[in-house]
Amino acid sequence: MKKSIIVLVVIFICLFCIPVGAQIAVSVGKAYELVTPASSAYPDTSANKLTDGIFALPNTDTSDNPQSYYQRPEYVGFNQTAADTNGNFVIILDLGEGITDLTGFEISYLNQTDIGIFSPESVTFSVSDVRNDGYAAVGTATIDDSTMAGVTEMKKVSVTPSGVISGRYVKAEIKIRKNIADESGGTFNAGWVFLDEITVSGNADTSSGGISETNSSTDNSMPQTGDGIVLLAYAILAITAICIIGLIISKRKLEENK
Ligand SMILES: [Ca+2]
Repeated sequence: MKKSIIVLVVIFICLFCIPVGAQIAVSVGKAYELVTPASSAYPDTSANKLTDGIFALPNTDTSDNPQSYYQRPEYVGFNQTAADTNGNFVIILDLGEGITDLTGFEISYLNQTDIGIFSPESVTFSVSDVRNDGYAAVGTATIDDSTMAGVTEMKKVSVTPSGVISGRYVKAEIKIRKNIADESGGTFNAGWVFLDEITVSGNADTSSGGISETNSSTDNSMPQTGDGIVLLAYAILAITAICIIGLIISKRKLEENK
């Protein structure tokens, strides 16, 4: 009888701790198609670099050339010659099933100007229930990172939809930067875009309002799967589980000593 009560208590606590409203990266491990191909020099070798949940980390070996970030294996490189007629690199993610409540769309990229790798000019996301048709716009994030010589930074940019977004296929159109001003007063086009992850998040909470765009430096950590409330919930769960185990052990010891 008491065991049944304990099981019920644990189930109740687990249900209580389900992170309602927490964002989950629903794109991790999902397949995608590079509609415009990656460079053979910086390839997507296992065809999963952009949804493996792994971000490039800065070089930690001080003997490494700090300019070699672009050589990190997490990156997939897209050369300007592969962009479509609109100047976009196009990638279509297949989430595997129709998912409601898609709440965030993000790319992670490298801006390493001395190598000819520049931040994209913008990224546009759209979603559909079918692979080849019916894409509905989610939003566009315009990127305004530095194009000055000597810049090396790993960044993310995201689009947050204004309401409930659902779909199975997510199209990312990443526009390569053109007409960059040079020091002599002329302009040139970016040679490359380097990406290490595309993240689509799902969430039970769709109350956010208005399309918003963020463009900020990143600590290159794993995608956020929760927040402080979620951590607190799991802490409560862990403490409660330890207490229950302790009670069971104490009970058994008492029974053994009888
Ligand atoms: Ca990755």
